[in-house]
Amino acid sequence: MRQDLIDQARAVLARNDRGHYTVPTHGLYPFQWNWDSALSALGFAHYDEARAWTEIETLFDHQWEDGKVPHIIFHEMDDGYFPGPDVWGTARRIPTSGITQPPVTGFAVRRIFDRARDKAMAERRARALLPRIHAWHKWFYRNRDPQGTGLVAIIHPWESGRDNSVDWDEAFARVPTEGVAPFQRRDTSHANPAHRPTDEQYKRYIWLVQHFRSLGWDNTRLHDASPFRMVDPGFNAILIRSCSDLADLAQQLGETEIAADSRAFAERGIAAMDSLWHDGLGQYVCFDRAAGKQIDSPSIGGLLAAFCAIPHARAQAVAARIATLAESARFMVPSHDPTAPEYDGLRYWRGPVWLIVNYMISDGLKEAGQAGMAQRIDTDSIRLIEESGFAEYYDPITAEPCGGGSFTWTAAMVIEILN
Ligand code: 9WN
Repeated sequence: MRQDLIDQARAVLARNDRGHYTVPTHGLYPFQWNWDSALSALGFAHYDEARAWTEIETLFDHQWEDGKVPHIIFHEMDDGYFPGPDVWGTARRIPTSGITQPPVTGFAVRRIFDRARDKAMAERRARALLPRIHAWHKWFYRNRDPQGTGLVAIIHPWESGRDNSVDWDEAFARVPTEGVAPFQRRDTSHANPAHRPTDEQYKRYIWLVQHFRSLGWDNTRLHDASPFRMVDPGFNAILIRSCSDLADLAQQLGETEIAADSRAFAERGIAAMDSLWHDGLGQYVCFDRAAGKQIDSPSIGGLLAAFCAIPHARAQAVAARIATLAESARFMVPSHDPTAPEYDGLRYWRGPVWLIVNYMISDGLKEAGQAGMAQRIDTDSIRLIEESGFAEYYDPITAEPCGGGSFTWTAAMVIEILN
């Protein structure tokens, strides 16, 4: 059974492999996405290490001069996705989007390096990636934390990777829709519209893109100019974990300056994370930097915080919080609390389970000594695949498969969990 699932997962990866990068799924997402690639490389690494390194190298070949790694690389034109390169208008030779995504590459590279069977190749390729990943991390703290708080803000919901989370509702309502050029969505012709964001949300996504484009994608200006500036505990945990993993990797490779810088980023970040703890909810929550207030939203972003080295008592509380969620759902971990009024078990990031987030929470809980809950999450992830195949996401109560099918990072996570 186990080998059978791994074989099926490998077939999904093969189907979405475009040679030097993978698409998240055929049709719905026909380009390379940033955090999808980093997490998918973990799957490849189990049976083709060279291919895993290539996935990440391709992504970094499109890093901007200022250090940012964009969230989409439009390698080959395909009008099956909106918004395409003309909307982003970033004027790159090979077009990219203008925003970024959760920086999980530092974590992935260290893990692939540590497990490598071909040590010489791993050392050569990791050494070349090291300064580029570090440049991206520096870009974050320089451009997305201009006041030096230790935590970075996202300026577009797409940057979080949790596009229509309830976390953004209040702040997103402040984003205007006037002046948005008429457009036709393409996602709803590939996936069930009831599983996707609303048209109102799409107008606001596009307003922000147009706004940033009108500022020439100048990252020194975008943070302060954005009406949407959100400090997401999940996003920050990923960045902190990547900084700390990069520090360890740099140390091993004798790159002491990168190691020291990265360690300092991680330590400052961990200390600042505690400002996002919400006693009443028993989990971390977002901070709306534009409005200067905490957002009382019980979403998975506050549980993903466990991916970085939060204090053990906090990790224990996160595990307890997930145990409470398990009273109202069959599969862990729902992206929003099923007892909250905004919960929607089918709609994208407003309730469904995502295997990549499960994997990161479980990994963090294992590191923090919460093996029992980590095991429960891994078991649920595999049960979902057995019941419903390699979907993009799943209803946490019925296991209904949602969004796109034959999904790359879902398959990669199965290979990770079962190995
Ligand atoms: C926008 C590719 C991406 C993921 C995101 C997920 C979804 C895109 C979209 O798909 O977002 O980036 O068009 O809906 O929310 O996490 O990286 O799989």
